[in-house]
Amino acid sequence: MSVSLVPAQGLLGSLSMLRVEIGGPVVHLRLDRPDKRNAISDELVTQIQTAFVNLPRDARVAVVSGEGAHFCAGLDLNEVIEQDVAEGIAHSRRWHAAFDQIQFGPVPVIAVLQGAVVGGGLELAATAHLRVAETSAFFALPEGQRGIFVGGSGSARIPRLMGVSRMTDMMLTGRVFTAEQAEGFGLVNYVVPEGEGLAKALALARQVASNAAMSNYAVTQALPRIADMSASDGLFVESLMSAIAQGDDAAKQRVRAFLDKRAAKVRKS
Ligand code: 1HE
Repeated sequence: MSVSLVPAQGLLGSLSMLRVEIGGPVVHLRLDRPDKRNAISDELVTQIQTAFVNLPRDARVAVVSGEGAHFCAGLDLNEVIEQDVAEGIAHSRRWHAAFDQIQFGPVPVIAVLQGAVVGGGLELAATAHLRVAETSAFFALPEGQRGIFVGGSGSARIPRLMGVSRMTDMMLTGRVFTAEQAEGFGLVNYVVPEGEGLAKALALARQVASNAAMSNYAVTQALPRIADMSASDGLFVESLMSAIAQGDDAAKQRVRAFLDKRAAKVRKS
């Protein structure tokens, strides 16, 4: 069954740099500045935050992609030139607020990556819970070459996906990684042929949306937080979270269905 998407209405349909479509439980948000390679301006950051704060109540999963040949060229560099230090801090904090809303918002998020996934584009990709890369995707952090530093939460999120050492290499030397390399070290979850990223992400979205909402919530909200805790604190939170998930009716019904032989077994893919 494929997801058929229709343009969002109301606030979500009115955003000028973000095209939002909805298909049942799936919301697809597409960065829509292809002439600027989807570079993230102040306005686009605001629109990303607005969209994720205002997802429909019945949304169960979101897919984020970029229009054109590139996912995202990072920060709109036109906006760096005029900033003083205080403005720079405020600017970075706006990105943090918007990007936290993606990672710690109400639904799992899947990013579709092609072409440039660079600078703030990689920071944006790192907020997603799953990443699907087309073979054209390439990953870089040109901040080092531009005389700046990551400011969109990359220092906190990217090392957790690829390690401090790889990120250091990218920033000090301008090293660029391919989609296959990124898959090899766990930055991306799936690599697919050119033009097939969105279809793959929508297929994954359907699977994710069919899970019990509380399980998805535990995975997206508890798991990254537990990873930041001491093992002892993490195990305590794990016990609470697993008891909450198990206590939910959806869990009871799903476990009962398996025991009654009405649910699918786990199979090798
Ligand atoms: C931009 C930006 C941008 C393109 N800000 N305008 N990011 C970077 O350092 C990456 C800079 N961009 C590139 O290296 C290349 O543009 C790409 C590899 C992404 C794409 O190359 P290409 O040949 O397809 O496009 P292009 O001709 O370079 O760019 C097309 C237009 O987009 C052009 O504008 P035009 O008016 O001349 O048509 C470019 O100027 C414009 N453009 N990228 C502004 N980034 C929160 S901190 C995050 C810190 C960072 O993200 S730093 C990394 C910034």
